[in-house]
This record gives sequence, C-alpha cells and structure tokens, in this order.
Amino acid sequence: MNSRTIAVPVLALAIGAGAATVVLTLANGHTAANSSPTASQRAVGQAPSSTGGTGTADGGMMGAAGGMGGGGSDIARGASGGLVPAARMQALAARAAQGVTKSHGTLSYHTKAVTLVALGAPGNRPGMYWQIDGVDGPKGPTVSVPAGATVTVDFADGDPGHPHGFELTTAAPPYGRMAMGEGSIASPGAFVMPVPPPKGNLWYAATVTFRAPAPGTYHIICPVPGHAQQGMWATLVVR
Ligand SMILES: [Cu+2]
Repeated sequence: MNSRTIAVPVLALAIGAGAATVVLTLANGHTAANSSPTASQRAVGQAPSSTGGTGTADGGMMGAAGGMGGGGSDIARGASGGLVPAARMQALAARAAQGVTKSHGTLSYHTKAVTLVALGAPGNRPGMYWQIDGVDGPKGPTVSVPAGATVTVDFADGDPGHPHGFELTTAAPPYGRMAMGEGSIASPGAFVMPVPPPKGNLWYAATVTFRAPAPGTYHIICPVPGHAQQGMWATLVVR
C-alpha cells in the first residue's frame, strides 16, 4: 500500500475488566496513556470526577461499576461493566436531540453544556457510520457548539460486527486506513478506546467529557483502522 503502512500505530485494545494500563501510540509519535477511567473516560452514567477519582473502584477501560456508584447523572443507571441496554442509549439520543436546532444536516447546540450521544453504526444502515443524537451519517452529521462549551459524549458501539471507538481529531477527511495517526486528539479527553461489539441488546458504552477546542472545524472519527476511511466520520464545528 502506501508509505503510511510503514508507520503503523500500535493500537492496544483493552477490553474487559482489570486495572489495565492502556497505551496508545500514534504514528506521529504522540502517546496517550489511560490507566484509569477517572481522568477523562468514565462509564456511561458516572459524573465527571473532580476529586481525582477516589470514587471509582477498579480501573479498566470500561469503568468498574458502570455508573452505579457515583453519578450525579441519570444516564444508564444499572448498567454494569460498561454494558448499556440499546434502548437506553437510543432514549438518551432522543433526549439529547431535544433543544438542538437542526438545519441542513447540522445539529446546533446553544448551551455551554453540551451532551452528544454518539453511536457507532447502530444498524439503521449498512457500513461504517456515526449516528449522533439520532441522526445518521455516513460522513455526518455536523455538530455545532459554542466556543468554550463543555462537551460530554455518551458513546456506545451499536454494531454487531465491529469494535468501535471515538476520537475528536484535528485531521480532516479524506482519511486513510490509519486515520487515528493523521492528526492529534483535538482536546484532552476527547477519545474513547475501541470497545467490543454488543452482547445481544447490550452495548458497550463510555462517557468522556472535554472542553471544546478553539473555534474551528474538527472531525469525529472512529480510531479503528479503516473505519474512518470507510465513512465513519462526522464533523464538529466550534463557533
Ligand atoms: Cu469503528
């Protein structure tokens, strides 16, 4: 293939329980380490931690208790191990869509606290795509948020056939196979390690919160090799 194939990023999939330290080495030499979900990634339903994570039991990508322990959020209570009922995620997507202005494929948020529900290929159509707040890609939709917004992403993999993850990247399409190595993570915490495909109607889910980066155009991709290339990307505009 092309020269990019030489600089293959090492993608360590940490799936399952345990306090695994996950190190993601990008092709550009940047390394992102995630030894616990408390810093930037939590199980869906857990409130952002301001205490350095004392409330979280044992680490692991998926979070320990799946939101049962500590959350101020009402998201996905009762989930365990990061598995959330599909219907719950879809209900969250419907709720997130309320108060959002939709115009020409753009979802505009007008509040400083933004919650997106980003679902990986949940089965409405074939192929690799994002569904954000109930609106399907491919190559879309576009989400617009105000400068300075705090963005919470409730992510889940709804695709029976594939693992998916989440990344807000500085790289623009078109993407090659290793899209995750083409740019940088656009804001600290704007990344979810790929999670496994669903178990029946239970979806692996995670929540991350990050500050909107400087005004401009960014893209939401799946970091699994080939997925963004096949259309699994959307656009985030900070205005
Ligand atoms: Cu994917």
